[in-house]
Amino acid sequence: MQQKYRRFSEITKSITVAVLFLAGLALPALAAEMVPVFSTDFNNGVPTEFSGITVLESVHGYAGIGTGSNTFSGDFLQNTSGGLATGMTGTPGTPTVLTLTDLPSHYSLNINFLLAIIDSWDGLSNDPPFDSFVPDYFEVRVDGATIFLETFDNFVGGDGTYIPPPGVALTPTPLQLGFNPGPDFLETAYNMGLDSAFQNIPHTSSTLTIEWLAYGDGWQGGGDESWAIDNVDVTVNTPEPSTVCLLLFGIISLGYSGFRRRRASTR
Ligand SMILES: [Ca+2]
Ligand SMILES: [Ca+2]
Ligand SMILES: [Ca+2]
Repeated sequence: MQQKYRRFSEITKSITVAVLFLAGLALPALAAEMVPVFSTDFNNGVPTEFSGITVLESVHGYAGIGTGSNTFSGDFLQNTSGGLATGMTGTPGTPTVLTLTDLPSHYSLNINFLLAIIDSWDGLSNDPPFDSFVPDYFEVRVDGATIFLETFDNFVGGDGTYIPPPGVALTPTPLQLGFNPGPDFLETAYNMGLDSAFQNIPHTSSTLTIEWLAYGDGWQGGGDESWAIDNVDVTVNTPEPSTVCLLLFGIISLGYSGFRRRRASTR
C-alpha cells in the first residue's frame, strides 16, 4: 500500500514538473519581444548598410500595391544585374546585400519586404523555343545559408515553382506595371513577410548578412527580367527576462526530477 502511494506521489510530481517545464519552454515564445533593428522604404536614398547592387528606381506602376499601409511607394532598390547582352544568357546576377551589426541578444529574426518580379521571368521550365530562357532562380540567404530558393514566372507558358501562401501574392495575375513595355514583359508583386520562410529564422549572432540574388542557366537580366525590393524591415525576437527565469526554472525542475528518479531506482 505504502509502495503504491509512493508511486502515485512520484507520478504526480513528474506530471507537475513536466507541466512546469513545458510552460517554461512555451512562455518565452508567447511573450517574446519583437525588437526592430532595421527599416527602410528607400524613399530617402539607400541606407549605408546595403552593398552589392544598390540602384534606386521609381516603383512605376507598383505604386500603391501592397498589404494595408505596407505598399510600394516612391523608389525601390532594383537589381537588373546578370547576362542580357548577346552571348551572356545565364550570367548570374550580383547580390544585393544588407549587413547589420551590434544586434541585441536574440534567438531568431524576421525579415519583411515587398518583392517586385519585373518583366518576363520564365520559371523553371518552358517548351521550345523558350526552353533556353529557363530556369530563373530568386534566392535569399541569411549569413550565407539559403532560406528561400524558388523560380518565378511572368511569361505565358512558363512554369514557376513558387506557390505563394495566402496573402503573399499582391497581383493574382501578371500585370503591365512599367519597365519593359512589351506585351510579354509583365510584372508580379509579393509581400514576402507573410511567407513563413521569412519569420522566426533561428539566429543568435550579433551580426547579420542578408543577400538577395537572381541567377540560373536561363537568367537574362537587364531589361528582360529583373527584381526589386521595397519596405525592408528586420526585427529580432528577444525573450523577456521574466520568461527566461521561467525557462531556467523548467530546466532546473527537470534536472531535479531526473535526480529523484535515479535515486529512487537505486533504492
Ligand atoms: Ca519605396
Ligand atoms: Ca529567363
Ligand atoms: Ca513590363
